Amino acid sequence: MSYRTEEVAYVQPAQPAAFAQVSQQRSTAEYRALDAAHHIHPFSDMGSLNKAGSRVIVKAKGVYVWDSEGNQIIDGMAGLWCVNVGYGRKELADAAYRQMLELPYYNTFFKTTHPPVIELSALLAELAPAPFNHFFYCNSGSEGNDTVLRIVHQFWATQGKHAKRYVISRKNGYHGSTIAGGTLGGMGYMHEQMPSKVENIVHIDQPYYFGEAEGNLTPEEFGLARAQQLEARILEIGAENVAAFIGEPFQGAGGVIFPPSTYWPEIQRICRKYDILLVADEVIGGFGRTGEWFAHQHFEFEPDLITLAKGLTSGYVPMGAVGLHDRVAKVIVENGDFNHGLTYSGHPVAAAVAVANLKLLRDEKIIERVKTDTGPYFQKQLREAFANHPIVGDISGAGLVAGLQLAQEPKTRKRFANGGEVGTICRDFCFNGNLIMRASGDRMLLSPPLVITRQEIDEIVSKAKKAIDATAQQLGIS
Ligand code: PXG
Repeated sequence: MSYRTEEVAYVQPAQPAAFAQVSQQRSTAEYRALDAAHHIHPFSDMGSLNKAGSRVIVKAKGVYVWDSEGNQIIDGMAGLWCVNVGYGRKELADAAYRQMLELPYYNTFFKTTHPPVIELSALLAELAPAPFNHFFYCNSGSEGNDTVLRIVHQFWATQGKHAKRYVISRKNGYHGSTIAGGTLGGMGYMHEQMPSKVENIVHIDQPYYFGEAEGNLTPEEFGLARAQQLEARILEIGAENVAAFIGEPFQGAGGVIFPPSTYWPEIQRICRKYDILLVADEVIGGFGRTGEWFAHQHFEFEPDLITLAKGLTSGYVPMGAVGLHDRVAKVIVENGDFNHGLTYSGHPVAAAVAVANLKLLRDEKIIERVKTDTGPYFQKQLREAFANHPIVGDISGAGLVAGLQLAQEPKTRKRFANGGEVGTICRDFCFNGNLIMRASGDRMLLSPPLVITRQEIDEIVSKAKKAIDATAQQLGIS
């Protein structure tokens, strides 16, 4: 099936008041047919998606998106965990427009630089914790983690420690979908489709208390035990062969899994003891999600490298970065060529948008509000709404991110045998109720824009409650 643009008639969409500005050119049916004919979606079963038809999202403002049928949907996921300042901020559009006219592109490879990338780097150094003063740029979180590997290997090689090659990561971690990102991540279904993987990457178990703690272990004991798997693995491989450990401060795509309080201090102790670099993948946690600028500040540890993307530009344009602790930057800066870079490293338009975005987060005190007001309110409302719910086993999170564990028997931590199916049922109830909530197995995830108000939080919580009640009812559990 193939369509020529000019052959398709303009169809007026349904137009509620807030919808009037949309320049929608086609009917939903036409959009769906073209999408099915020509577009391969990420992480999707295209056969069944094409039969069902995608939702066409045409407009967004604040914390809401609208589909091509005129439905107003509250976005409990900030896009894909990225639209931190909310949709429709003119400041970001203006920054992109001005930069495109002034200098739409120039590279930073051959002894050149430009104002937006300089301003962005200086601003990041101001906003990040004190030891982070150097930044390398790319286009995504996946490329950020590829860059992390390159920096880690250069760091050890230039000090003559060539054997330090192994990188330890975690099962059910997510670090992107390039070959390096996918190998670092611990998603079995991705590994199965990647016969070629990056060498010398091994995984330990995740700190997922509800799902994986056995016996009578307390969360604190379990956190320590899971961290100590790192030590065991280092001793097995030999510390002289281990370059780095990488983890998300809290696992995002894996289900908003918040580790017990004992976990990160123990991981840090082990990394220091064996002289191993500690990498925090801040792609989701960075830029205010937990109420701190970076999630490692929430968990109180000090990484050597941080991976950044998503909230760096609030998703308005693609950009990723890696922040280097002074002790790593010194080695990279003083030891000759670092042979890594991308055409769009430090892209001027992306950098200009990032600067405008970070200034909004800083000057409007958006992250302070998450920490002192909307974050605690969101966490409290969720816990009150789902206290003693027959299928909600546990709620994890801080600030404006949360994971709700659906479980067959919450009290005994018994999960559903077919967890993914239950999550999908619940996600569909959410979508039909005009709430976007993501399912990861049998965990329901929320990560709304950081500008959300208390009233909008109430809307999310009441819609989530309806969807989870409907799920319990469908399962015959009350
Ligand atoms: N690290 C982390 C912690 C991430 O969450 C990446 C790296 C890769 O970033 P890019 O920009 O290359 O996608 C991510 C991305 C989901 C979902 O369904 C999560 C991500 C991406 C797409 C979907 O939860 N996280």
